[in-house]
Amino acid sequence: DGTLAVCPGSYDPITLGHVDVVRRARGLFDEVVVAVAHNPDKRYLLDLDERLALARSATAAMAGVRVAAVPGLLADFCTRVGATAVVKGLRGAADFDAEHSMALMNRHLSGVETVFVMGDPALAHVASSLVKDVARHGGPVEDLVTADVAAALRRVLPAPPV
Ligand code: COD
Repeated sequence: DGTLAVCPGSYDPITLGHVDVVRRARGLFDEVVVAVAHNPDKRYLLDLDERLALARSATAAMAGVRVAAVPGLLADFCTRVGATAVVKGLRGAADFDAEHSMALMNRHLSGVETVFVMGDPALAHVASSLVKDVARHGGPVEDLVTADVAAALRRVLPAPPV
């Protein structure tokens, strides 16, 4: 039995920043599960099936990486899959503040540790929310997401008329 990292997120949609974190996690652990959260109270741009499919295509080239939905608490999912650790990416201090309490809560609930990796500084500005905002206004997202994600964004967010 090898080590297994869980990389959780909303992945609405998966970005090249996320892919970079998954690649770093895979460098440290034998297997990685990209865990796509689904919170019924949260409004996503893309539905769960689409977020799963785009996460699969974005990570398809990486051996030892699979994608799964997280139906409830991440801590319960980690126990169920036998996670060695949760791996999260940090872009800067604002990420740390939010992640610190989530890491402590997940450890409180299930004992799972969270390991942080520093994302590629060249991708520090890449967040799903900003990518959606750029796409919504017809800006280019090709350097921020995979071609499949760019196509999905163009489909659900048609560029505004100029
Ligand atoms: N560089 C480095 N890291 C990055 C980058 C980048 N460019 N972009 C994103 N990341 C990191 C983020 O910092 C984050 O760690 C991770 O990628 C995921 O990001 P998002 O935006 O897709 O996901 P979030 O922040 O909306 O995800 C929140 C979770 C889904 C992880 C959280 O809500 C959760 O665990 N939900 C399940 C229910 C649960 O257990 N709740 C209690 C949690 S304590």
